[in-house]
Amino acid sequence: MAGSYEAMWEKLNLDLEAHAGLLEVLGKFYGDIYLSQDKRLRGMEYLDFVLSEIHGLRIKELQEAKAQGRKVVGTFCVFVPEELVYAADAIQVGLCAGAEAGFDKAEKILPRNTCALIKSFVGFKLSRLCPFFESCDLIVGETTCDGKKKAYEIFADYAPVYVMEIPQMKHACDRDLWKAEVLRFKEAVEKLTGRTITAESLKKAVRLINDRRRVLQRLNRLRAAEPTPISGRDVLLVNQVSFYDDPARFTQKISELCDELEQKIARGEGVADGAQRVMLSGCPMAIPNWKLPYIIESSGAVVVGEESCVGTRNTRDLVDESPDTLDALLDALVDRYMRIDCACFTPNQERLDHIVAMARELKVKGVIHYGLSFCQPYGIESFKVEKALRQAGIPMLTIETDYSMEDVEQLKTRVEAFVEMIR
Ligand code: BJ8
Repeated sequence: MAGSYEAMWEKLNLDLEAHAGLLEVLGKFYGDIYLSQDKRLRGMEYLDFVLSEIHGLRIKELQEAKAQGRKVVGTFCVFVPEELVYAADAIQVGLCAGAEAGFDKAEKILPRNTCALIKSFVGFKLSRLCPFFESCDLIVGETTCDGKKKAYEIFADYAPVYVMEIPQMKHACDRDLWKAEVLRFKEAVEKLTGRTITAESLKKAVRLINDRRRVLQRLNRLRAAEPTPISGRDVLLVNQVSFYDDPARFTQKISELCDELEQKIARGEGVADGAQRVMLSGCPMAIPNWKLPYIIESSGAVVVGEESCVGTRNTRDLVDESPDTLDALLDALVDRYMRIDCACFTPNQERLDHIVAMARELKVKGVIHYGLSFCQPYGIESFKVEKALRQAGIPMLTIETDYSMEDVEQLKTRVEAFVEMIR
């Protein structure tokens, strides 16, 4: 990939040498974790291709769109209403922050005991390693956890940042606050793009994003079959790619993957004979954060669901498409996003209920709760998750880790012991 895109990366002011090193490591990591799998679906070739072109073709597409006057908006949280961005004919990309890159630089301006996701997005920017970042006309932050909220203040010195205020409770006044924030964001997007969002453009965008959610819901329903027809790693990858691929193309490709999956299920073929069904729950896993799923799936288990923002939290709820007026569509948008059950909310009974319901529906033998080190919302909430699951008779293993590879052996030992226990 490198040769053909080097001029583009240079124009984007990337640190070419460090970037080449990053792509090499990523390629090797991907080969070990993904390409080594048996009985993969043919449709996963599209995902392999997208990944192999992660900083190439998609960036080229973004640059071409920008040359035609379209804007690119980068985000870190599923709270940012993508529909408004597409309604103004801009493009939204989820910025990944899933690798230990540029941590040395990030730690010069952030406390060391900051979660890896935050250090990663700061590190990527300071090290000039991410062409997605450098393609963004606006980066949208949010006041979810304190770490992110404060990091955006510092980050604003390095990139054009806009911050949305996210409510932390779900009373009527919190919905009012959120609605005001959605309207403020709508204005910001209109100002950025020079376009007015209309009922028609918003309705079209709602359909576009709902279609993507619908195809991911279909994938989740299909993967729940027994025997498990697709690895958890592959579904995680699909979810990760959903954040930055073109939504219409992605929906089409994943729909084809689902067709293939249906045939595989009809033939009764599985990917992991005898593996124990487990569910992941907790912090989001951004590309290339594949460490824990890989460990789990190399330890006699298979992941059949992710209760996470890179998983069902992002796809479970649709926006009501029926309204025809702009006001009513905006209300539908507000209501859909208010249903997100991030650990930043208090109390957060909805999430506990969802986890238990999902674990039962998927017939899992156990849940592995994943928290990034220093993440207080998910770390603290894991105690309530464990209690709710215990009451439902479902065992849970709590894993706290970061992006480094130092603890792989230790994690493997713990996961293997858990899998033995639930067997
Ligand atoms: S809606 S989960 S994407 S905030 S891991 S940075 S919480 S200290 S990511 Fe998230 Fe939106 Fe919530 Fe989803 Fe902070 Fe925790 Fe780090 Fe986190």
